[in-house]
Amino acid sequence: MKRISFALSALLMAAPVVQAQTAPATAATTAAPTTTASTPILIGGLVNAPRSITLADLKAMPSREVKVTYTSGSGASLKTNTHTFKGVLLFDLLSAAKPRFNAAAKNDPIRWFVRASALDNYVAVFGWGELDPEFGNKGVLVAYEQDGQPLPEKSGAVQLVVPGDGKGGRYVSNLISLQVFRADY
Ligand SMILES: Nc1nc2c(c(=O)[nH]1)N[C@H]1C(S)=C(S)[C@@H](COP(=O)(O)O)O[C@H]1N2
Ligand SMILES: [Mo]
Repeated sequence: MKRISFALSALLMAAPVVQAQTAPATAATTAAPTTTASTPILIGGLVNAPRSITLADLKAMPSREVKVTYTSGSGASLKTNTHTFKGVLLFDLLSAAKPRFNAAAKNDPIRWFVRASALDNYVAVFGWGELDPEFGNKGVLVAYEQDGQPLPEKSGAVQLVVPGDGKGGRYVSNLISLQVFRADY
């Protein structure tokens, strides 16, 4: 008997301690993390002037407003959203970081793209040609206001707004980085 209880306690001591992970019955569902006014947004990639900006830096730049309509969800939960957003042109923000375009290559900028990423690792890309006023001139905004208010909490401090996109998939919210690259393949 003594031998058995000794073996048993040795086994128990070797076992990893597992703590109860059950949430209290009253706890609300946990909201996903969001960015705030002080969250840095990194602008980098193949650029000569990489930078880290915050909401205050964006607000100090020339802004524009755009009214857009896009859908979110699908099937029975398909929703049409119409809002007016205020922000800075993505093209202006990226141009200020000075992508290393090759003046010797024909139409070099249209080989480039930007990778926008979010706090939740969500990613969308845009071709430089979509953004460039001399090509697609899409007017993609790095936005910080929706209908005259700061963005809704779930969107974080800054999000992309993509006029012309029917689906909201590239409206990247909780934006944390913009990286510019050349498609060298
Ligand atoms: N960071 C982040 N942004 C995101 C998403 C996401 O999962 N993470 N979902 C996208 C999708 S699929 C849609 S339809 C829109 C929804 O935007 P809404 O806030 O208007 O519902 O956000 C887009 N932006
Ligand atoms: Mo979506």
